[in-house]
Amino acid sequence: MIRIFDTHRVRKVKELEGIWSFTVMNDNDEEMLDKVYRLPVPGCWEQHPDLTSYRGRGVYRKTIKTTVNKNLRFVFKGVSHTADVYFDGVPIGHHYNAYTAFTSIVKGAEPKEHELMIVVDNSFSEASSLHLHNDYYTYGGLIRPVGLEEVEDLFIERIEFTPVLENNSWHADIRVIVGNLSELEQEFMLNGELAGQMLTLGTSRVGPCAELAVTGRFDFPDVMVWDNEQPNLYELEFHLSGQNGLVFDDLIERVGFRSVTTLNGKIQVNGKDIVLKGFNRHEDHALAGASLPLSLMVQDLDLMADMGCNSVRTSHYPNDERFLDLCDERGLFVWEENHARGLNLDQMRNPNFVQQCEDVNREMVEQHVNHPSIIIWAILNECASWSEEGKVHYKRQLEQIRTMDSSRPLTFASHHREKEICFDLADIVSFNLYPGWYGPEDPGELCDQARAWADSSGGLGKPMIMSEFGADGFYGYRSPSQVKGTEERQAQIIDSNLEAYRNRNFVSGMYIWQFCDCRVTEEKVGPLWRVQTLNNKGVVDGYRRPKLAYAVVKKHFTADE
Ligand code: ADA
Repeated sequence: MIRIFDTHRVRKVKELEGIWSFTVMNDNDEEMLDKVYRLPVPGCWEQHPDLTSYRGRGVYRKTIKTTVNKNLRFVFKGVSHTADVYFDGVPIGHHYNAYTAFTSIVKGAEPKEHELMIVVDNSFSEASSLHLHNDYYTYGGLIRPVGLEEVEDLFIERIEFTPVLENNSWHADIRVIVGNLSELEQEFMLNGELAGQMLTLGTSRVGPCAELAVTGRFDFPDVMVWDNEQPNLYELEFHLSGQNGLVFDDLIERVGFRSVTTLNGKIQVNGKDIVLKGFNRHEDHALAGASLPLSLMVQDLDLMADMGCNSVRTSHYPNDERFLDLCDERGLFVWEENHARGLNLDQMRNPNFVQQCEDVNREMVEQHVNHPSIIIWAILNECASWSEEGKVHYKRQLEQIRTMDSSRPLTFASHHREKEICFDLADIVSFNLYPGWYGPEDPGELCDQARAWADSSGGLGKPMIMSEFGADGFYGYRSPSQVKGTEERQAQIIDSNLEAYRNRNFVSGMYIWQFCDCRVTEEKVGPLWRVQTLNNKGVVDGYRRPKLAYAVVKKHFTADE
């Protein structure tokens, strides 16, 4: 399953889920053909006992049998972390970053058996500025679903939907991007439907080998809003037809009517002040690595709902679209962020950093803009926002995202305290602080201090989120001593943090670090070196077994229900 709803009724699509052949590739581009693995896709190669810590390149292969002469469009929802795609030995695509999707197209494939081959690389080098040794793990493989579509020369690339509330009535700005694979200019008609209302975008012409965005604003006076209590969703579909009126392509999205604002130092959804209560969540599971199947995503969301969460932060990268689909359905508010964690100036000077950030920002917004659950975009978690050189990147990236989507507030999570100099660029100020764990500070006093830091450095009057706080708790380590590392101490630290933040009306959100224990890389990350090569700050462990802190979170997050 690529999405949790059907995205096409006309276009022929199928998921290439199943067992693919896999071989390891050495540094001389030689495949180790003496051992051919049979790996599940989607999946991480680390699930195989030979490959639990393999970092390098591998080759996935699958035979594709076609029966008609058609353009084939391969959709890769997540390849970790670099992909080179070949069709019958011909290169058809390259992509960097595990956490955003990409497509590769083969024009006019003959009806016969073909070989689809993907060389996947999860190694660390200067070529990779965002996937590196870190306090989370970069797995290897086709970690998210792969789809195969048959498209005509003209097809709908994507639909962008922006709800607009004006004069107390709902409208929507809609952009439909149509691609033309042929060498000829083409004419087409676009018609759509939403909430029983027909949407006409008329006739357009697109140049050879080009794409065209067709836009329109439509009024929807009678729709029901999306919010966390009533997450009303609508299917938005568009049909592509020729001059004869015959529909030959379509695309279906799922959207919601809601507005997000930041007025008077608070965050509003549909004009109503909200306080975000939730977790930072890595896409990581002891059984599945980064490749959680839908059932385990549902379990995570059920556990968060049981604890009374109304929000989740996708730390530290764009998430699997199926997870976002579930958040849309459940009315969970999402802070989604680009891919970056704790990059210092030297790492931000990597010659690939600017382009790789620009790419992941663009792909994140283009691919996820229609999810009503996403109410905040964020960038560059704990990077060098203390420095003028770092500020150039923060400014460029926030402007890039704001230009693509001005309907959502922007932020970034900072741990630089009084040294932070980028709060003037953001709509919301967010702090990663660990009172009680990394320092002896009192959570309430530190929170008040953080408000003062924000107010004196460009954050005055802006909503404030405590974006990370928590403590390590080793599952099963219990002791009346409550020494650091015990579940008791973790619960006590989280309890005191939540008590402080819930009682400050200038706090518009709190995200516990973190939902589940996650694997990290063995190498030291700054001063960090992790026992068990895990970040043990989860309120549940990697198998989702609850720690003592689970009941504490539930007490706080359900107190106001
Ligand atoms: C930082 C970082 C997290 C995690 C956390 C920790 O705030 O943003 O990814 O590393 O610290 O556990 O120390």
